[in-house]
Amino acid sequence: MTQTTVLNASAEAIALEDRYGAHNYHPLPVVLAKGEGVYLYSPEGKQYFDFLSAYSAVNQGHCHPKIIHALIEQAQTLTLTSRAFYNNRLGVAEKYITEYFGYDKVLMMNSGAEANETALKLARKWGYEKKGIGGNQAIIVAVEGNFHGRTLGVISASTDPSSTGNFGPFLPGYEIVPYGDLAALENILENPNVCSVWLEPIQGEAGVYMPPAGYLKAVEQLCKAKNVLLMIDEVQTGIARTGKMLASDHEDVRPDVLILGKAISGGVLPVSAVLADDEIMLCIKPGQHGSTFGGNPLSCVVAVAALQVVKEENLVENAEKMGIIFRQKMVELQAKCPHLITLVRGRGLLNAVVINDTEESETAWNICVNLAENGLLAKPTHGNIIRFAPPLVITEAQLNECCTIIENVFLAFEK
Ligand code: IF1
Repeated sequence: MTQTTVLNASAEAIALEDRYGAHNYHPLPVVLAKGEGVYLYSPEGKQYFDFLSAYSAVNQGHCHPKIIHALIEQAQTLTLTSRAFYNNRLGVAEKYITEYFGYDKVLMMNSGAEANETALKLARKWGYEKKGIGGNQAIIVAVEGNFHGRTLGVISASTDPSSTGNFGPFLPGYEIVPYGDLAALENILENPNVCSVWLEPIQGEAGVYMPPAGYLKAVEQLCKAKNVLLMIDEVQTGIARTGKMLASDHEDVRPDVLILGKAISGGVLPVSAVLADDEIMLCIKPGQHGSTFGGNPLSCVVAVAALQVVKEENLVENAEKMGIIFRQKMVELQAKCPHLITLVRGRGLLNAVVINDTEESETAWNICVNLAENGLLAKPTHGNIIRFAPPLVITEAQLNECCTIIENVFLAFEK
């Protein structure tokens, strides 16, 4: 490579994506070429702290040596068999994952959206075959502001126009209630055709939006009383992100159907999973659901390694501890930026700072561009909310350095 191509590597990467890729994203003008732990690097070698963690997929840090080692070894041995045959890694991973989370069975898929689709299909099947709902009558209750992925089945329950606009017609069989509203939920559960309630324990895409304390526990009790499955999407909140293994653990809630993705592979390759007990999971019989890549030996080995890292490196405890420090610093910053910051919220290392501006304003975007220039990567959501979610391996010294960067940028915008 000549000197010019090296110097222009970032500009060229942006131009290529713009010219040849679909325009389904609007990235910050930052190009990344390398990652290690909490750090990301541009092609020119600029170092950044990663405060997005690939939307919470990289909880274990970028290119974690143990996970990458498992990946390389297995990649040189066997990557894909399809599920037409058994493989010597799937059962081992299934045993590990079910014991890890405490369920009878797991069904492995690839993306988070696929895991949610799996859960939706499972809930309907259970509704007909166990609850006795009449043919094609099953109803799944979702909540306002939900985000579970981009497939048609999933967006059919979305209340966000940017997810649904001109993608209809949509799947029937959903009822939507306000998130956090128990009375509305109780009311809808009077309908005997409801097979399931489906929600995130903290709404990520909605802006790290937390339900009122006690909501999840009350939802669990309502579901039990009405013989309705509680399906919790922990794709973004799960696997130590919020300072517990699952965000549901904050209220001692055990979903009937647990949906996992993202960090189950440490961000190394797409792995997702649905967990449930036999009574539910065995409703799906051979030939009724699956995926070419779901449960492939490479994913299995990577998922086991990624989950081991979470325990070996005490990421639950670190997320809880660093989260408390981070929010404390952000609350202090809020006092110094009374015009700019309206709210700081979050759990563990899934946090958001709400900017005092409309969703259409460019303030949050400009702050993020400025943070990037100063070596920290974060992304706005809904225009005026900035999400801060570093890898869970971040140390206190690194976190303090990051808080100083954030503070300086915010103070400059406060003026
Ligand atoms: C995008 C946000 C995060 C999820 C929950 C399922 C999925 C996701 C709770 C689907 C995915 C993503 C996907 C990403 C943006 C993103 C996101 F900005 F929308 F809110 F994480 F913060 N359930 N979340 O959060 O998983 O199929 O993508 O593997 O670009 O759409 P997937």
